[in-house]
Amino acid sequence: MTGFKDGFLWGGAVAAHQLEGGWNTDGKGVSIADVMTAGDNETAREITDGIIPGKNYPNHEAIDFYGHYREDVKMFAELGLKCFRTSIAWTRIFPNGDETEPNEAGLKFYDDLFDELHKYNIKPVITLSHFEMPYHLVQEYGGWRSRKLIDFFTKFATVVFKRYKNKVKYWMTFNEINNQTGLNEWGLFTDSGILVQPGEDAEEVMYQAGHYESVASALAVQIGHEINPDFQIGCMLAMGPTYPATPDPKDVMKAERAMQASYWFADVQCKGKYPNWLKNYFNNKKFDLDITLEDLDVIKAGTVDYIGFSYYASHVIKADENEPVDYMTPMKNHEVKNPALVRSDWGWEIDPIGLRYAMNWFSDRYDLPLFIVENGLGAFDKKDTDGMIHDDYRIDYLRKHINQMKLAVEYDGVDLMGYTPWGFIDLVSAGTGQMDKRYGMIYVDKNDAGEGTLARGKKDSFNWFHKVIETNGADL
Ligand code: P53
Repeated sequence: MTGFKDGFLWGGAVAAHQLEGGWNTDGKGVSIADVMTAGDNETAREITDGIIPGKNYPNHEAIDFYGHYREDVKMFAELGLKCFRTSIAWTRIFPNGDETEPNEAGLKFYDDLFDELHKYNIKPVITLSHFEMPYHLVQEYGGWRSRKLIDFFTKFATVVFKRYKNKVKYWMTFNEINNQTGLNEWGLFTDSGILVQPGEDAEEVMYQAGHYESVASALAVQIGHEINPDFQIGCMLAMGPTYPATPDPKDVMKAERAMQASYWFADVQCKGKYPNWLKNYFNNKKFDLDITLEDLDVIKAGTVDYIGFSYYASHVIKADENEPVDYMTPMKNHEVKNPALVRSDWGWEIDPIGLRYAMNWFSDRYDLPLFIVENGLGAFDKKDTDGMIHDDYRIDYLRKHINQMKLAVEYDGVDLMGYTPWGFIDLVSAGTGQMDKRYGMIYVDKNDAGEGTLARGKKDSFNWFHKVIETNGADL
């Protein structure tokens, strides 16, 4: 017996653009993921002005789940998954984002995929927008800096809520909506289709986009509940707790503000209101933001049913000698290394206890059910002499995190709905565009150069996770 409830949603997580491929098949439009090149550990992905011939766009083919989904879902069933988290590629449904009628071929693909999952009693868990908005909305409207995006998004949400109202119960609105608070190029583009223009204040643009997304998310929650009152609709936050570098109160206050600056989205989506510090910050900065009283009513009425979140790593922050009283964002450049932790090959600090900490933090603050919808280790996998991948390092990572998750449930009383490790089938990395940064329990034969047969195979972690699910987390 474990503290995990009956019907605990053990599963696996992916996102449409990172595995489907078929980027221009059956009427699909160009998404923002389709104009991002491959990078690596040192080189950032390039965001190109449209698709430039000769460049390497790893999401165009990805692992061709579009062509392999039947055999893949069969393998997911063999793994024992109770649920499968993916996203609906907005560009399959509305190729440009501003059409009046949806693309039937795109809708049909997800009908077929959901039917295939239900054949094996695997519940779909669906993110509406996971780093793949229509590129046309970037070119024509400047992405989420335009209020018009609220209408385009809610139209997309309404169409898929209606179409799949009997096939999907669990939904999330925007994936890692708080990544953009770091104000880097990648986060602003993937979250919001924002390319900061000369003379613009990135922070002001981010808060405007984040506000429109908050309104769109709250509207989607209300529309979804009208279409099917049984829907469970969550937010989705990137959770990486920020710790103070030392017990110096300056560092402690700085870490607190770093948390506030990232998780104000949770305040808005879970409590239905802006935190006071942020309202004051907007005023003090004299930002010219379009936030209406009607918007605030919408936000109040559209709070989420649960908190979906990703968890990979934690962070540490150090205050400046003379910290400004308003603790400006971004603060990521004040990060220091945590001497207590080891890092992955990509420099992510591995911190299982941080997961328990994060679960307590969310639970105390918002008193909502939690759903860990991403967790995992990106690593280089090597085939052994027997041709197999013995990924004990991945098992070790997952085991330690599940152990902490168990403590949070059994000792701390956290209400946890499920756990879906990220990229349980190898796919294209969102951050770097690599194939060789692997999270999978299922190996996919394709490398960074795009070579490989796309054949699927089981790693050791496959059999291990199967056992974890079968024993509801008792046998780790
Ligand atoms: P990759 C950064 C920090 C936390 C989560 O990331 C992140 C990122 C992106 O680098 O993204 C989430 O592929 C995201 C997934 C992504 C996964 O984490 O860069 O929701 O789409 O693939 C892992 O190693």
